[in-house]
Amino acid sequence: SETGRSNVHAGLPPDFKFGVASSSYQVEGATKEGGRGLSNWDAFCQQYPEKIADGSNGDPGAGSYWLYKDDVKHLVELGVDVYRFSISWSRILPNGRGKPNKEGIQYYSNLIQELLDHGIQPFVTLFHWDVPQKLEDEYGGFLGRQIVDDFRHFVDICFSEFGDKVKHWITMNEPLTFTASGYALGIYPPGHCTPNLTYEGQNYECPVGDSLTEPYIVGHNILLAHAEAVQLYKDTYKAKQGGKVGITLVTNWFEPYDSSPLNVEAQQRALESNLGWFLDPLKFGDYPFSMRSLARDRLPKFTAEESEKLKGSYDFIGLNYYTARYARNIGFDINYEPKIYQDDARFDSLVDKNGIPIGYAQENSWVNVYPNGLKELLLYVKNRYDNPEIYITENGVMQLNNNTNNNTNNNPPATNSTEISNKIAEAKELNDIYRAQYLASHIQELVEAIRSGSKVRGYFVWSLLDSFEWNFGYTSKFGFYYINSNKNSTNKEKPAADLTRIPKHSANWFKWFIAVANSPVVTLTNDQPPAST
Ligand code: PNW
Repeated sequence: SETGRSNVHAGLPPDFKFGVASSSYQVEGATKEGGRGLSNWDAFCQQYPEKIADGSNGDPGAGSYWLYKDDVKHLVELGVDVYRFSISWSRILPNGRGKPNKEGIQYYSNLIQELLDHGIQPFVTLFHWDVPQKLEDEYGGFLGRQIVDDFRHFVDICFSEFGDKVKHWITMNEPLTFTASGYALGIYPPGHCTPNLTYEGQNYECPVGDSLTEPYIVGHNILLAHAEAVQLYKDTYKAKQGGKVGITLVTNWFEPYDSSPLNVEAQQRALESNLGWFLDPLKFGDYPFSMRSLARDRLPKFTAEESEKLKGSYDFIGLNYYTARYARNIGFDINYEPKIYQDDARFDSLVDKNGIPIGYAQENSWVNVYPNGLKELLLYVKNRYDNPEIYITENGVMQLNNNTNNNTNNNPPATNSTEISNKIAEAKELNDIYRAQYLASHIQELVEAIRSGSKVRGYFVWSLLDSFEWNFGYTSKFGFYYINSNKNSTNKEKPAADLTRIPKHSANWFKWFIAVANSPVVTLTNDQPPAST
């Protein structure tokens, strides 16, 4: 007999949610349309094209500003329960503050309605790294404390406009990546790092910055802005809207380089300085002891009131997991001078041990496949943070494409041979067995973490579509759906045909997986007749 819809075939709880994720700047395109204001990423891509692998920018992204109905069609095709996307602050408030832009509000209302009409629940990220450039120019964006008030104003508009339909909010995406990349390495906007910085054998060029202090200031302001947003939701919206608010954090999993006590301690400092930096304040009201003692007065302090506001300021925690590293202790040296904030934690983050990588990776990829790290991370969070409700808000792997089919820069017309090699490249990208294996092995570890008591409520794959992959431009592709060329196309209401979404093998695999996981439970009993042939 049927006992209804269930995820038990995958070993998951019945109400477990499967989804995919995206972000505004990466997929929307239409950066100059619909009254949208300039963002930090628009400005950065224009000012430092050499910092983007293919010199590209968020136009056209995946054209989702125009093609959102098509996106929803593909979400339906996959059979997902939930879709995670982000709201562009610059679309809602072109100057970062003041009166909302009606067209921006309309776009997200349309998207949310389209999702609900198709039975898909929206998970909305309020900040996925795109800051209105006006606020950058005025006071340095997240370097300035004013960002807290401006962020509150922005999220207030989002809660009041969309909160009757959105029941899951994520305040911030990956403060760690935003902070380290923008203010320690300068590879994301605003492109700050200590001038002439060398780190892990690489040189970083920035006109201004201080890789030892700015990241801590920015991280601090992100936490305060998050706490303010959650407070506002609790005070003003929660009772009538009944939604939940969380934050999305990322960390690599770290294995100790070996079982020596110093390297086990290095592993703990690695996790504390990557995850604990943000999660400790949210749970305990302060930074980890290891960070306070090592960064000393470079780490800002919370007032008693701020600390209280931070404590417990989440209904769930979003975790993004991609990969793992070894953590190896850096011994004490009285003459040691840190050059970048990462040096404070006194460990080396290593891919290899005795010449063998921690997990397989494609050439030039930062994702070494280490599925067990997901389970380990979930159990670490369960134990250290009193078993919060969790969503895996991103997990996935890229396909690196150094092929010719994405060239813009006025290449000569394609000859037959480039046409053929482009066809071969396309076929390879569509046949992404590698991605399906990556996802299947990670979901298996997630199931085991749940069996061990972790309260994981859902799992989102990064990403729905091939899109603008930040400093990698369009050369690094995470999508379930292939887009022939995100470049070359113009940003018109009728987008160029090359933004057509083509399902990869992994899309079909995920669709199959969800269908099987959700198929009804059938109990066979003795008196049931044998199946007829
Ligand atoms: C995340 N790393 O970023 C972001 O949330 C997405 O916007 C992005 O597209 C996705 O992961 C894939 O990169 C990360 O180097 C960027 O460890 C870099 C790292 C981790 C996450």
